[in-house]
Amino acid sequence: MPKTIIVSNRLPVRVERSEKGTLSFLPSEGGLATGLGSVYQQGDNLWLGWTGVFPKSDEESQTIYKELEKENMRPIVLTPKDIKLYYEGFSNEILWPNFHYFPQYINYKESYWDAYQNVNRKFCNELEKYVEDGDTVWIHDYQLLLLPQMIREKYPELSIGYFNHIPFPSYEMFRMLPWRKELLNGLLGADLVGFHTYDDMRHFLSSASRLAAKSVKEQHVQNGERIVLVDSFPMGIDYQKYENSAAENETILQENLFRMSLQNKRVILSIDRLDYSKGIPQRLKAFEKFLKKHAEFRNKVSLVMLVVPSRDKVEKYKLIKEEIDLLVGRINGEFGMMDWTPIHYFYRSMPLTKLSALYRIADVALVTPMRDGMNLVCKEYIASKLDKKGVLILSEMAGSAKELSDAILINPNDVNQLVDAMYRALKMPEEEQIHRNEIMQKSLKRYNVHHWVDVFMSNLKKIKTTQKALEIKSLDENDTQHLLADYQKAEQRLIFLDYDGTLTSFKDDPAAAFPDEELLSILKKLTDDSRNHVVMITGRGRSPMEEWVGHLPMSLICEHGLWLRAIGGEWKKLKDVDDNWKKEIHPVLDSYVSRTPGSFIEVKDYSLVWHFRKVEVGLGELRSRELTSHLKYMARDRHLQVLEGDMVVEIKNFEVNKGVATRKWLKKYPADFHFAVGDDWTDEDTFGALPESAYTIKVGVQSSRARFNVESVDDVRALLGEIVVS
Ligand code: GDG
Repeated sequence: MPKTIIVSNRLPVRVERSEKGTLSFLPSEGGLATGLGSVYQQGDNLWLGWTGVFPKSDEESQTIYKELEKENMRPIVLTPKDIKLYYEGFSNEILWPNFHYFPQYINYKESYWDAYQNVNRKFCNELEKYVEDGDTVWIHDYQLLLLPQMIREKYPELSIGYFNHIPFPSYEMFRMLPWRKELLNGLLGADLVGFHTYDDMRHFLSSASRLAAKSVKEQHVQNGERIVLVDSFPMGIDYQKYENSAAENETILQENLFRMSLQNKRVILSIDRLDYSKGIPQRLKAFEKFLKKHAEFRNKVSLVMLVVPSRDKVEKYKLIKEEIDLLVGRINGEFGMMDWTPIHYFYRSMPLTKLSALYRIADVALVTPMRDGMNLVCKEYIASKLDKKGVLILSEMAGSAKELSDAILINPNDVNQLVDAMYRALKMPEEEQIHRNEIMQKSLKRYNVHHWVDVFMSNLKKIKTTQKALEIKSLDENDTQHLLADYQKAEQRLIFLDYDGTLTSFKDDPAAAFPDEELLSILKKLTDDSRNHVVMITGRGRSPMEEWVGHLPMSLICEHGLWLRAIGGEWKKLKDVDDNWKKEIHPVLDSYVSRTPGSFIEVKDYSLVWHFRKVEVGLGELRSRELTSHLKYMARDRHLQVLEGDMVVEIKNFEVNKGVATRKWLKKYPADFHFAVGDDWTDEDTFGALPESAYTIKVGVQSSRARFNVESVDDVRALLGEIVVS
């Protein structure tokens, strides 16, 4: 029975060692643990990760193993050095600041990178102990970016999902990392890569295309023979848990105690883990400014601030803690009164009952990170508001802002906006608060953490089915042997060869792609055999082809099938086509050339081509999409067809295509062996026109009507080389 294995840096358990040295095991309260509970606690499913403790003996390791085994968990053993270099080092001093747009905090160290690779390898080795063909593996977060590809190499058929809980930075930020390509290739071992937001996903796709040179179409990345789906899955909370907890008697009791201590002052709430990405000092400064600007709120409102200790061994975190301590001291010192403390500051974590009581008591929640993958605190606050009263002030830089547009959204760098938002929140009429919260509660209830798990898992299944449908059949040794045997047996062979991207690689200047010695020698040998009828079938105009290969005894089909020249014959036109449209279309292409440095127009007898190979990356693609839709609109009632080729957009007469020309040749020259090779979608017409038994070969790893795929021009030449010596 296939199983699902969750893998994350930490297991959903808190293992604590008492002073006497005995271990206790407490379930984790995190949202991820709850959401994935429905997965890992079932049947043979598992969760693999680190426990957070270093076993002191083999005996202790065994106790941990046995204890966790009962809960479907499997521990991975890491050393203090692993944690220092891979977790605190590479993950939290390199990836975390880069992904949260704090490049000035990055501490580039080769030893961190070495450890990161080693620990990802350790995870892979451990995973191998449990995984079997047919299983599904769901890997979580930035500590394990290399694991998808590592496990893929061992199990090519595995279903692998990856989810990134923190933001994925823009290409400009990500490209600063010296190991950017390795990290991208690591991730692309997955079948499904998930992010919280559309922007994260867009950033990842841009990096995959520009840094790892992968072909990206909409949400799909072509990684070798496999298609990887990239999508956004905004993570929800366990809504019921927070709604129920807010209704419990114990919570209400706690709320009353808090209210008494706060002397019924109004409350602004702030809850975060200690981190520079959370914008805590900026929030404090804004509160200070608020008290200065709106003196009427002094002694009326308190900021209750819970900061949960975290990563206190990392230098930057120590510094941020000191900054917060100083600011709180300064503000309380300046504004505090005998009967009013402006800021109640707690540097610790609290049990759920107290947390829920704080959510209940807060008139305003101030969630203002400088950058946050999602942020669950704001969602929990809304879910805890049983009477629907309360105002959420939320940073635009948190992933959750995309869903919670009924909060007061602010830019956390704009201190004045933050001050105004606090004022507006404290003055907001109750009906408006209820109206806004009702909308947000409805959405959070529906898009809860269980929904998140279901949608991710069903998309992982879906991409596996899509991959099967688009499966590519690489031409392997066995296929080549069959091809050669059929070739040798045949008495008459018809061989169609596309030129650019098939026999030669693309060049910046199309005129520079002339055939080299090697190619000419292959073509000569191929055409020397009297049983071969070779047809060069290309989108190029007549003159370069005539100049380059015109001396060889082969047929030439140019301009996608418009111009035909049989062996030893004269040039003939497939049919009389009108080229008056060029007068109208040429100025349109001109306007794109003048707006796009590096692009140029190629004029053929019956087509026009706009080339953008030398245009700045990204701009060329953008303009080509714009031009294509512009031309498609113009093509509609003019019998024209727009083709998007490799860094070109071409417009030509509709009636002419390689398929029509191929069929003409098939009729005229009967053969018992058919072969065609080509790289772009104009060649699909050639493949489609040939009998099923033909050896049709697509250059590139996209799906095609061809029977086989090869990766590159070199592969085509190697194959033709084998054919001519066979
Ligand atoms: C990552 C991303 C993304 C906090 N203090 C206490 C306490 N908490 C709980 C909250 C909430 C959780 O911790 C914090 O959730 P966040 O979403 O803010 O952040 P992380 O989980 O650290 O980090 C983040 C998330 O992954 C999910 O993908 O949203 O952007 O950085 O649930 O309630 N819980 C208790 N006592 C506390 O004192 N019991």
